[in-house]
Amino acid sequence: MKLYNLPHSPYAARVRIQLRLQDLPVEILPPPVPLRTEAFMERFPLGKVPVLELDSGETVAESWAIMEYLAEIASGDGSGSAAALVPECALGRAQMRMLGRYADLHLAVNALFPLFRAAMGAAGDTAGIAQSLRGELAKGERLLASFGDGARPLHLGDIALAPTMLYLHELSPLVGITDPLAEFPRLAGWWKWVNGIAPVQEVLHEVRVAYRAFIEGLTAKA
Ligand SMILES: N[C@@H](CCC(=O)N[C@@H](CS)C(=O)NCC(=O)O)C(=O)O
Repeated sequence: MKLYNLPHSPYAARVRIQLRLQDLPVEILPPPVPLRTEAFMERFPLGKVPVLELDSGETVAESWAIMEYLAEIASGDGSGSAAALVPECALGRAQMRMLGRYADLHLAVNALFPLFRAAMGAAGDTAGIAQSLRGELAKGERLLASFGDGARPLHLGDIALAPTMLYLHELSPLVGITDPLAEFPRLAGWWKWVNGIAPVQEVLHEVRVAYRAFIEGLTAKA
């Protein structure tokens, strides 16, 4: 199998974290045809990275769909390591999916994307973005509280959230927030926990380096 990847993509990073945790035999490659071209859209209908290409030639897009597919393969055919990233009980799986959807449908849409647009130079309401960021983090704090205080194994929801959280740390100084989790102890504890897991920490470091290089490239062109 092949994973078409962009080094700074938070969505591709999720899959790369999982590949390391589950020790899955997947080759990581740049997109085989240029993004945003007819050729890319024809080969990859949703037009985005990451894409997983199976040995049969079929493709799976959308990071969450890829992660669930890989988790099923890892548990089903013995090709990966035993690290189970999907809880066994239905409630645990629902919580995993809530965390993933929180990352994509709340934190990314309402906080990360406005911050990213600001980083790209778009004029924006700085105070409004900061307020929205705090509001979305408050949701995450309440969500973690609703899961209870017991220790639990890492799951796909954590892996989905981690790269988004990295980007918030990179970008929130743009709206005057240097430590976005300062007011949110549960999220701060979660962030410390995931960063203590070596494959998560390694991939997040790669993304940070790639993002900073990407921004420097943009600045150099301007
Ligand atoms: N919902 C998608 C989002 C993927 C996405 O937005 N990928 C970006 C890179 S971070 C991309 O392919 N951008 C290229 C483009 O839009 O042309 C997922 O979870 O995989």
